[in-house]
Amino acid sequence: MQQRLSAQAVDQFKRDGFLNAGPVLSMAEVDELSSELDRIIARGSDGFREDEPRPVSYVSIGGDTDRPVWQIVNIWMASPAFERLIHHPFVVTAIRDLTGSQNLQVWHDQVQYKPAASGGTTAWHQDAPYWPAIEPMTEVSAWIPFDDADVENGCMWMVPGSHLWGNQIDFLHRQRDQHKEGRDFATMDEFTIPDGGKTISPRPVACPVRRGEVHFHHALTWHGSPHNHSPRPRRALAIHYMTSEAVFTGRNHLMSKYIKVAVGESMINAGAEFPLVLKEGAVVA
Ligand SMILES: O=C(O)CCC(=O)C(=O)O
Repeated sequence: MQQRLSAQAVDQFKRDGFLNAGPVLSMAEVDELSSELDRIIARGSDGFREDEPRPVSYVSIGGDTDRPVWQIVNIWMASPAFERLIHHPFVVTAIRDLTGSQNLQVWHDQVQYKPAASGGTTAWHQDAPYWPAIEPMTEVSAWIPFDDADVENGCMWMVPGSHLWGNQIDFLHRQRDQHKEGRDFATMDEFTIPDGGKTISPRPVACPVRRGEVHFHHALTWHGSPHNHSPRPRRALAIHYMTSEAVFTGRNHLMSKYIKVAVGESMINAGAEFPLVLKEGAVVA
């Protein structure tokens, strides 16, 4: 397994806003996490007692019950194997190198499960506009699949360089209805780059990721993923990391009720639900 991102990989991330950094888990680790994930998926959204460790939420997004995308937030709170994963030394060190931040915390994690044959669409979006509770928009996420994710089973698509164009969530919402199938994700409406930039036809690229690899994306990178028509499931975990710049804005989010600092204060003391994974440059085990 690799120890650290190369300088070339960091440059690629800074240019594109995303990066496949290759394998970080052994097949034994992937198998352990996959069976943990299946155990928790099988419990269902109502399958946890109040007095046992449980994720923060377990819902299907998109409103199309025939085409679910199951999202489980903070599986790390319900599973020691996933708690170890959010502290993974390569992943945390890579986020340090990609953000330049010497202190990092988990904002939250999120399982993204598209069942075989029926998994639905994740519409084009940027992450940061969906996280109004924290500022500034400097988060970086690690995305780790437990099945090979490819165009057939609904891998993510991303637009290179889009993390440099600010908050464009309104433009992305206007793209929603046209994008359900894999091939539809290859094109978008024309877009004018802010601050006097030119008008372009954005060119999304498919981002296949094999099980056990890690893929990183910036919180302003445009991304989405189509239906899963394949006979294979597409299970993955996104871990969203905050940099030490993050402060609480007081605005609403699923995680806001757990935040124990006042509006305007650093998230560093926000509470146990936001674990510190890097302190003064060193990985926190
Ligand atoms: O797993 C997916 O298809 C979408 C994940 C996503 O939007 C994210 O990790 O920010």
